[in-house]
Amino acid sequence: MKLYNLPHSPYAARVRIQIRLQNLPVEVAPPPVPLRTEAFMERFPLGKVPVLELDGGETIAESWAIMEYLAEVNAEGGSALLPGDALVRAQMRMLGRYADLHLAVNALFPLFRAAMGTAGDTAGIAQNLRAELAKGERLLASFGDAERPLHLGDIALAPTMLYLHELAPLVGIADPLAEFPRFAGWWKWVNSFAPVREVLEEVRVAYHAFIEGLAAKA
Ligand SMILES: N[C@@H](CCC(=O)N[C@@H](CS)C(=O)NCC(=O)O)C(=O)O
Repeated sequence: MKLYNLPHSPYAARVRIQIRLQNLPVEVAPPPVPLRTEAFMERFPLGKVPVLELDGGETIAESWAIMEYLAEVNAEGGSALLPGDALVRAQMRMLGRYADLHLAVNALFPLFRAAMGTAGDTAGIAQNLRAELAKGERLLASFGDAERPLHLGDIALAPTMLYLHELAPLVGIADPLAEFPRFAGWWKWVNSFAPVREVLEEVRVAYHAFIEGLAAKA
């Protein structure tokens, strides 16, 4: 199997964390045809990275679909990231959807626009960021205090949180989790897993290279 990857992509990073955590037999490679071309769309209908290509040539897009697929087919290692308990599995999915439908849409994307210099209202962005993090703080509290193994929801959220740490200073927030102790505890916990920490560092370095590349072109 091959994972088509961009080094700075938070979505691809999720899958790379999973691959590394569980030593999955997946080769990580750049897209085989240029993004945003007819050829790419032809081969990968959703037009985005990451894409997992199976040995038979079938492709799976959308990071969450890829992660669930890998967890399901690698029953020995992968399934450890899919909780057996239905409630914990629902909580795992809530965390993933919180990352994509709340935190990314309402906080991260506006911060990206701020990084690109195309967002004006920094106070509004900071306010929305705090509101979205407060949601996460409450969501984590609703899961209770019992210790549990890492799952796909944590892996999905981690790269988003890395980006928030990188970008929040642009809107005057030095440490986005300073006001959210439960979230800060979760962040420390996910970073205690070496594959999570290492992939996040790779993303951080790749993001800065990407931004410097854009600045050099401008
Ligand atoms: N919902 C998708 C998002 C994927 C996505 O937005 N990928 C970006 C890279 S971070 C991409 O392919 N951008 C290229 C483009 O839009 O042309 C997922 O979870 O995989």
